[in-house]
Amino acid sequence: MDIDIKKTLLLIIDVQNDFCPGGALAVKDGNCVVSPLNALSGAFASKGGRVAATQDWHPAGHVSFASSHVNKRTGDCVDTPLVKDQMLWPDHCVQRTNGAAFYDGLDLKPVSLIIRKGFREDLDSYSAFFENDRKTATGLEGWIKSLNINTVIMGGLATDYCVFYSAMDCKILGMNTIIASDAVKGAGIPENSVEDAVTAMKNAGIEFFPSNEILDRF
Ligand code: VGL
Ligand code: ZN
Repeated sequence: MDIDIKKTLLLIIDVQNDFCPGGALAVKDGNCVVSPLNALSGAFASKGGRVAATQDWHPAGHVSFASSHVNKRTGDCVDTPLVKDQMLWPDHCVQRTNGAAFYDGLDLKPVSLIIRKGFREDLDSYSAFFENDRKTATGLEGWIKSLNINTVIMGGLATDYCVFYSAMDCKILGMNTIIASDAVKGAGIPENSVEDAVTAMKNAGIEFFPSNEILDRF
């Protein structure tokens, strides 16, 4: 793995308060991704690489909130007009709340693009590329391709949801896709979802390297 920094994007997925300890949809040790991501993004930007971040950004009453449905709990699934089998969550990452803000320690100086996703009341989005109807594009693919980027290194939250869908789409769109293995943490809902997601990503040809090994390559 040799990295041509000019053709590589570092993509930081959903490092927001609600996904960190104490947040509404806390991922165990979610805040531990911050230090490897800061090391990567600082090194990246100083060498002319691009860094983008995603932000889960839901209106109150969002279709992915269990509280928006009658008699539903976190982990239940519903069919909505736009999405079959939409998983339900606690209210989280409500637009302009502290829970939706990036985690305090995350260094945003190197970040030149922020993609907000899940901002339509009736449509959720896990992936940084396509919303959960699997058709509505976020525009990230066009941004990446217009910059001649062919490799995406990813980290953030959560391994089994937004990182998983982003990485799978990225690979399908033809990019070399690398996960910074110490810079992701999973939700684990349902049980085994992290292991299943990692297996599926590896089977799809997505590579996993620890951030110190990635840093050694550029
Ligand atoms: C996420 C569940 C709901 C994530 C976002 O960032 O992985 N998971 N919304
Ligand atoms: Zn969400």
